[in-house]
Parts: sequence; structure tokens; C-alpha cells
Amino acid sequence: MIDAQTAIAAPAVTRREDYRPPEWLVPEVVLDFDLDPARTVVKARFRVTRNGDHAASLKLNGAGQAPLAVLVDGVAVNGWRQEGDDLLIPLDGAAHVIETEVAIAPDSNTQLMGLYASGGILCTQCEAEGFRRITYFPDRPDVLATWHVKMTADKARFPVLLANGDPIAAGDLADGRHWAEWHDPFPKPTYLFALVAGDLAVNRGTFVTQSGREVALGIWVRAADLPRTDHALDALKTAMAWDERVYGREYDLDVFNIVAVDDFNFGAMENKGLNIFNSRYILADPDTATDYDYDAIAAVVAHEYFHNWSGNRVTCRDWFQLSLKEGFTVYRDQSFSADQGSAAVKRIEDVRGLRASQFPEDAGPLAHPVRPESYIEISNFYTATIYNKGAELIRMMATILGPARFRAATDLYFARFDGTAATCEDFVSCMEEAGGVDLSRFRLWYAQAGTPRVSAGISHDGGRATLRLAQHVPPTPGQPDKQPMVLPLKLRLFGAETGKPLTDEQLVLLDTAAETIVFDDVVERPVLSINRGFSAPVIIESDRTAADLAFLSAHDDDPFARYEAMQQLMLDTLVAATVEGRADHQAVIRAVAGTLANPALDRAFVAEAVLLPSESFIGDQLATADPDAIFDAREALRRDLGVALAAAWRAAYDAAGNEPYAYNPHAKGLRRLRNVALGYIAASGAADAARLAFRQFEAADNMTDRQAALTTLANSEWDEREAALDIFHYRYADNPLVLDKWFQTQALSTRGDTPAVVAQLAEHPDFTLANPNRARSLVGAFSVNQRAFHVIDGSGYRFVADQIVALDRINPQTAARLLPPLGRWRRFDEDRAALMKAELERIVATAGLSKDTFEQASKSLEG
Ligand code: B3K
Ligand code: ZN
Repeated sequence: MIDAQTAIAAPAVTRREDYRPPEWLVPEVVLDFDLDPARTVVKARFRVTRNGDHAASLKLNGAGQAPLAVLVDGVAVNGWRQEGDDLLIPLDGAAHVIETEVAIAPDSNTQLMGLYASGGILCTQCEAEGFRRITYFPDRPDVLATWHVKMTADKARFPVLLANGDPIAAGDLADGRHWAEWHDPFPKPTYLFALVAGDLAVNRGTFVTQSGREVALGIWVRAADLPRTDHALDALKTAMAWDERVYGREYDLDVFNIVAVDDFNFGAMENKGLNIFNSRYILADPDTATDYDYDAIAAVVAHEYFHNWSGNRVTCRDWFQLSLKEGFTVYRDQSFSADQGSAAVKRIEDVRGLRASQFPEDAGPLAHPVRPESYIEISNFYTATIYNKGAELIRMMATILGPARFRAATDLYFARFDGTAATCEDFVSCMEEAGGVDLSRFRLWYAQAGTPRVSAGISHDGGRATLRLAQHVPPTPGQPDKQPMVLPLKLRLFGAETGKPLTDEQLVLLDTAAETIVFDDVVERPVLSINRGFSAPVIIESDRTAADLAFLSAHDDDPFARYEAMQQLMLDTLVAATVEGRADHQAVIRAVAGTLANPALDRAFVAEAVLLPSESFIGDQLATADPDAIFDAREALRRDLGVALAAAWRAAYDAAGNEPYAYNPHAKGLRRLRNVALGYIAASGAADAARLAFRQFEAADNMTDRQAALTTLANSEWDEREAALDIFHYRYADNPLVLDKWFQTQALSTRGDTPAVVAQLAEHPDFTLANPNRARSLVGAFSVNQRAFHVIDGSGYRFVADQIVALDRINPQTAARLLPPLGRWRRFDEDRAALMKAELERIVATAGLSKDTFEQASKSLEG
């Protein structure tokens, strides 16, 4: 007999193959909100039309609430029933008008899904399935309605009332309350609904579209934050102009508003005409935001804006198609950012990000295709695979088509699917049709999980070079056998003796398991430059020697390939050192010296090229990752580089000089290199390193330099460490985004006492799990700190599991996102694996666990 206490019903699985078109459509909806944080009454009135010939009841999704009233065609009815959280209403005719009324409590909404309160502001987050927490409705992306929204609220507490679309009427009431009505003429599904009520100040701007329409822009924040909104507003205007120029996409409403709130599960949300943002992706000034923050703000503002077409005008048919809007929009924001500065550096950053999060995901228990087949909780599928690998798929198609045909294909896609809910297949068909190419085998990229591995070996005999390519896609959960993929590989050969290019750049489409390519008239030994620009998201395995890699790192004409050659050289050295305990550092030292000394390279590129691969990326190259050995090997190489190139690091450090702060690609590059140099100076053990770091910390006129100095101090054993941390906390005590940096810097510290320090920080009065940014700044950062998280006594695992369980009770979505590092247990030695697994088992056995965390933890144990 099953013990009633432990029998947990397995959560339902949603499958792609079960998709059916909606039985009822909703052409129009009118919502009336009587807003109050403790009790908000929501009245909905909408027309439904029967879609096809069937006898099914109208199904309205809900989440926990009970209807106060249900009317059909103006008459109160009681023939409805509840099925789980949903409401089923039997209907006879082809069309009816439905009215419902519910009451909800935004104040006690800690999940931050639906209507909730953040610092006195009422706001919404509906993607993917949050709307059902507001009122009963078909909460699915293929039901598109036009929306009319009325809000009434206390005028003193909520002087600003915003919703989607354009404002159409507003007025005051006698009792101190006021109201506003907004109308959105563009049909949209529930997940794009938004409203905001609060005491907000606005930074206004205007944008004149290519057809001459004036759009009123507004960035809404608390009054005290207003001085930190100019960068976001500038980025918005730049993004609007870029989308017109590059994709021919023009904005369609008369207003475009962005609101920043402190409590937000994600980065931002593209609600039609009313984007709602995590304040970390809006607020910036030089004293509080780093160059990284500035870049991220521009990228996220652009990303959400670009969704107006790739997401809102053309939306997704079902959530399995999520990458249709996310992969494409990430590709668009990456291209936008590349156009604002160094495209090569942007590509390097994006590939580093892919390798840090997507490759491990693809190699672990949570691996899933870009178009998944099933899910328990869709919130768990806002992943690096859907977003970043999805963007790589779009990039590969753009590469195969070339710029002109790619643009023709996106024009066709937008024209054909405007106002509809589309599929990934629809997108690929447009690429095929306008591009004049056959992508039938390319479609495997949407269906097969796992990162392809490509082996490349070149031989030279007489005047002939023979390149042998072979590919292998590793098994992933539920997909034991894979077919060969279509891999667009850009390659070029260089002469080992002369350094001259022996061929032009070629695009090879490898679409079989193995292929041989012959090059004639190759007069000297060729060195292979392959996957240039990272043209395919694959792992290249080649037999290139240290000398070949050093050569490419100095001479390849493709900046990404140059960076890549240096990374591979470093990686080979670090893997050898990890496995054998020691390695010859000379080849790396010579290559780094050459790069630092090359005046033709831009400083931002140099800073990227001389950085060592991360500990986790080194671990990914090994059959079993040994975090202590990796840490030691990496520190030893850092120290040797610091000592051997001491003069070059000083020169790079001083070259950044004392110029006043400016935010532009050149100044950013100098700062980046200066701070990389500071790290190497500290690693070298230089006698004045502590003084240098502390002086920079105190004298900095910007957060990039101040935080970099703090990081160096926080990693050190120096006396100045505590003072710097205290000063930083005191100085920024009122700024939650900077306090996040204070927590994060300590959570990422390479010191041996970090696990203990982090456990103490979880008790700090400024720490709270209720704010997702704060939770991520401590727990999320700690769990990617390889040395600290994997401390052999298992205390790091226990700490993270405790925090996940505690957070799951208040915010399941954010709790579940903290789980993947624990899920990587198979990558580690037996002792660590057992400890990690035990924590996953403890999480799964927790009473009342959310389906979000259950899915991630249980799949991590199985996969
Ligand atoms: N579309 C939103 C993501 C919402 C996440 C919900 N779990 C942000 C974005 O990708 O633009
Ligand atoms: Zn997005």
C-alpha cells in the first residue's frame, strides 16, 4: 500500500505532439481592474467564437482563484464547473459573450507571476502562463485578441496607470481614486498583457519612424532613479533606428513605455507597448554600473524592443516553438550589439557565454532540443539552448543564405505571418523559399539535442592537402542515436613557413558523418583555420600542434579564429597540467607576449585574447572534472604569465592612464585590458599589487574600475581586503543593484574560506531570497564558483540545496533556475557525485515541492 503522505502525484507532462488548435477563439477582451494591493477585483468581458465543428465546453485557465461571478450573454449561469484550476463552461452557440469576476491579492504574490507588488509598484509578468493567475482566460499563445483595459486605483498611491497599446481616456473620481483606459489594437495572446500602477517618474523621448510617425517614448522609474535612465533611453532610440535599417521593421503604436521594477524573475519582458524590466537592465550611471552593465542594458532594451516584431506581431503557436521568437530575437540583439562596437569582441563574448551555459546544458541531464518534445513546467525551458543555441541556428541559416537572401527571407516571414501565431517550421520554410536553398536536413538542428563534435585532420603530400572531417553527435536523454547534422564550417589554409594564406575562406557544408576535401597546388605545409567566426556551434577536435596554434593566434586574419587558437593553446596546456600535475607554460607565455605587443590589435580584443579559459570550461574537456587540480593548474599558469610578462602588464595597466571616464568602445577596451592586467599583476605576487588595487579601488571614477579592484582585493589575502569590502558596502548601502555586486564579488571569491563566508552572508541583514537579483547574486554566483561550490566536504552543495528548498516555497521559478549546477554531478569524482546526488534526492523528497523544481531535480537524477 502506498503511504498517503509520500504518494506525490507525478506532475502532468505536456507534449508537442498533443498540440491541437484552440476550440474557442477570443477576438476581443475588455478588462476592468479595481486595483488594490490587498484585494484587486478583476472583471473580464470577452467574446468567444467556436473554432471548427465540435461540442467542447469553453475552457478557461485559472490558478487557484474561484470565480465570484460567471455570466454568459449577460445572464448569470451556474452550469460551469472547475477542473483542477480551470473553469469549464458549456456553450451551445457559435458565439457568446462571457463575463467573469475574480478577486486576487497582489501583495501576497511572492512568485512574481501574474499581478504582484514590487516596492509599492503594482506590475504584471504573464509569460509564459502567468495570466491565469490574474483572471480566467484561454491562457495559450495561439489565442489572439484585441485588448481594452480599464484600471481604477487610489490616485495618491498609484498616480501613474499604464497598460498595453495607446492611452485613450482617464479621469478622477470623487473618493480620491482615478482611472485610465488603454486600448491595444494589435491582436495578442495573454502572455503579452501588462499593466503597471505606481508612483513613477518618467524620462521622456521621441522617435520619428521611417514613415514619419512620431512615437512618444517613456522610461518609468522611481523618482530617485530618474538620473540613471538616459542610457536606456538612448539605447532604445538606437535600437528602433537599427531595426528599421537592418530589418525594415517599424514601430506600430503611438507610445512605447518601459517600466523598471526591482523584483523580477527574469531580465525583462516584451509586453506590447509596455515593456517591464528588471531594474538592473535599465538603471545606469558611471558610478554604479560597469561597462558590462551598460552593454547588457543596451542589449536587453534592444532585445525586448525587437520582440515587437519577432515575438509580438508574429508570435508563437505553442510554447514548444519558444525559440522561434527567442532564438531569432537573440540573434537580432547580438547583431545589434556587434554593430555598436567591435563585432569580433562581441562574437567572442557570445561564444564564451554559449560555452559557459549552453554546452554544459547540452552535455548534461537537462539537455533538450531547440524545439523540445515535452515539458512539465514551461518556465524551465527559458534556457540557454532555446535562447543561445536557438540564435546560433538562425546565424547558421543567415550564413548559408548570405545577407541579401537572409533579409528577403525575414521580409517574407514577417509579411506572411504578421498577426499570427507561427512555428519554427514556418520560419525555416521562409528561409528555404526566399533563400532558394534546401534546408530539409538542416531541420535536424531543431530536433536533435547535444553539441556535435567535429574532428578535423589535414595531411600534406606533394602539392596536395587532404582535409578529413568527421562528425559525431553524442547521445542525450531520450535520444540515444543521432543522425549527422548540416554544419556550415568556414575554413582557410595558411602556409606554415611563409605565414601566407594558401586558399580563400571557404564555406564547407558538412552534412555527412565523414567527408574528405582535397586542395591542390598547396606548396607548403598547411595550417588549418576552421570554424572561423564560430560559424557552427560545435566542438572542434583537431591534431593541430602548439606551434600551429601559436602561429594562428598571431597570424590568422579572422579575429575570432585568432582568439580561438589562443584559447585552444591555453586549454591544451591547462588540461595537460591538470592531468599531469605540471606543464610547460612557455608556448602560452610567448603567444600572450606576442598578442600584448601587437599594436595593430584593438585593446578590447587583446583583453579577451589573453584571458585564460574558465575553470568550468577546462573541466568540460576532462572525463572527470577535478576542481582542485584545475584551480591549481590555472593559478600556476596565471602566476607564470604574471611574472614572465610583468613589464607588459604594467605597460597595459598604465596605458589606460588617468583619462576621465567615457563610455565608448575605445575607452571600454582600455579599461578592460587595464583590469585584466591588474589581475595578472596580483597573480604575479608583485610587492605593490595590494597598494595598486586599493588605490584603484579608492580613486576610480567609475564602477568598472572600482568593481575590478574590489574583485582583485576580494580574491586576495591582503589586509586591505576587509576595508575595501566595508567601504563599498557603506558607500552603496542604499543601492540594491550595487549591493548585489557586493554579495556577488564575495560569492565568486577564489579564496579558500568562501564557502564559510557565503554561509554567513546568507544571514546578513541585507540578504533576502524574496528578491531574485539578491538570491542570484549570492546563491547563483556561489554555485558557479568551481573551487568553492565543489569543496570536498560537500558543504557547498548542502548550502545551495538548502537555499533552493527555502526559495522554492516563495518563488519556484527562480528556485528551479538555481538547480542546474547540482545536476552536473556525473561530471565529478565519485565522492563529489555522491554528495551532489544526495542533495538532489533530498530536494526531490521535500514535501510540497513545486513542479518547477521537481522537474529540474528529478530529471537531473535520471538523465
Ligand atoms: N520573453 C521574456 C521571458 C519571460 C520568461 C518567463 N519565464 C523575456 C525575453 O526573452 O525577452
Ligand atoms: Zn526574448
